[in-house]
Amino acid sequence: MEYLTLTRRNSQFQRKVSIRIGERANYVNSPHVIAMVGLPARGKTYISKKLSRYLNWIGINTKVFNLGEYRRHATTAYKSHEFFRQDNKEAMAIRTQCAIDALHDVCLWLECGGEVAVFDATNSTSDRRRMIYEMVVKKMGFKLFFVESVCDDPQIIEQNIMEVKVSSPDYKNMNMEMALNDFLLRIEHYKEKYQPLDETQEAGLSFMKIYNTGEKVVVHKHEGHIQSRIVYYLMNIHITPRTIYLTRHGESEQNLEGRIGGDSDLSYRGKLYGAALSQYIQQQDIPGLRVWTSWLKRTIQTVAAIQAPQERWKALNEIDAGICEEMTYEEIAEKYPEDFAARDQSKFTYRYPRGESYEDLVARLEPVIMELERQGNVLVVSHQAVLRCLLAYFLDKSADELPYLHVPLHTIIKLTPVAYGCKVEHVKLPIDAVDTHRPKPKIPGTLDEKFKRSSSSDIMKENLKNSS
Ligand code: BKE
Ligand code: F6P
Repeated sequence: MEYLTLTRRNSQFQRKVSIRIGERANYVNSPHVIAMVGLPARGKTYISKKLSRYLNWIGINTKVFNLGEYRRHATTAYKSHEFFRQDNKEAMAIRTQCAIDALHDVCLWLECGGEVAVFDATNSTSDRRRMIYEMVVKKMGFKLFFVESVCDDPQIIEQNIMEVKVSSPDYKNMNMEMALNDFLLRIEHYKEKYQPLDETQEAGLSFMKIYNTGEKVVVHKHEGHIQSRIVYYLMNIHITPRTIYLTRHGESEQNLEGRIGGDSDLSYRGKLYGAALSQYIQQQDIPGLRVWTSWLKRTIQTVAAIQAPQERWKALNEIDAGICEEMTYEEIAEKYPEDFAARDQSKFTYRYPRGESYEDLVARLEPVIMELERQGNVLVVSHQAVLRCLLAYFLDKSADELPYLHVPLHTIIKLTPVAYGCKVEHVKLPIDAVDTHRPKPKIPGTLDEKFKRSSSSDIMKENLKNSS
């Protein structure tokens, strides 16, 4: 008998799973296919990419399979909307074959350790959905959940087409107006055969339907933890334009000494940053701005002068360095050399004794991300490790890159949603601060000159000179 051993990444540990090929036990975390449903320009790709970014961030290995890309790869026959006519037999054969190819890739990827595959296609007929069900559930034994986006708001549909469709490779030789018209005709061809999901017609399927970007949500026969999380997440997202501002607290007394953690006050320059930040925020005149800080003195002191509603989150407190709290990197390297090297080897999963890992932080920050998704303009004032985790979510960074993201002091990171992602701008305010970033060393456990006692006391002298 043939066996296949797979390793899945799980938020806490690596698990080896042995299965007999062609057969599956009913694991809590059995592989999932999320199949989108809906007419073109209903936000399916937006939902797919955003959901996949979220699931990857919480540690669930997720990948999007976009049928449009398979079609463009298979043929360059797209000249106009005529390609999508229901009576275009030749094109229809290509399109069906592409769907089969994409689904094969979905199943192959899930067999090789993938956890959630998002099938981004219109899947707009019950025949197509039956075909998916046969392959994914009957043949492979995976879980299947349909997510339908229903939208009849012409303004949202046109906004969608203008923002992401007219720039598609399908329209590379067309002006915007022609592309828009062609796309509207393409939608009409789909409408001829569109069958929305229906709880009586397709009673056996698990699905959710989202009306007009979340005005109403219907959930039918959802199964298990992953599907509930997906439903909850998709109920909280919105497409109203807004900006999220991320910044660390002003430089602290312990930053000056190169000590990690603690709950110290701002340094002189840190206070100057607080004042400069307030001035910057005031100048920007941001409608409905809310200010979130941690419970640590240095973030609360930083926002003291900002005129806006404030909220404190324990979840925004800096990573708990456990037995290493308030030590310098040099002291940690001396006292706990094995831990120090272990952290360099696997910074995302390394947990400080009696403290936290970056992986723990992501779990602690999940409610913060969910609330940020619900909000409008927010200024988040927090700490280096915490902001790396938040930034990784918005910029879709992997667990390997996350603990090394650059989040310098006295810098505002502005995040604005654009197309399927986020635009980032760094606004560095003109007040000096120490550099607390320690890059991944070539040899684990070794320390750069910058973090050694002699040089850090030099920094201190420099700072004392500045503040007098
Ligand atoms: C980047 N979008 O430009 C976009 N469009 O229901 C513009 N109907 C609009 C979208 C995506 C990208 C997002 C949703 C949606 C839509 C047309 C829609 C949407 C759907 C469900 C939940 C939240 C948003
Ligand atoms: O040095 C400032 C600081 O916020 C510490 O409180 C925290 O332990 C550290 O940064 C996190 O950065 P890293 O994970 O790179 O040590």
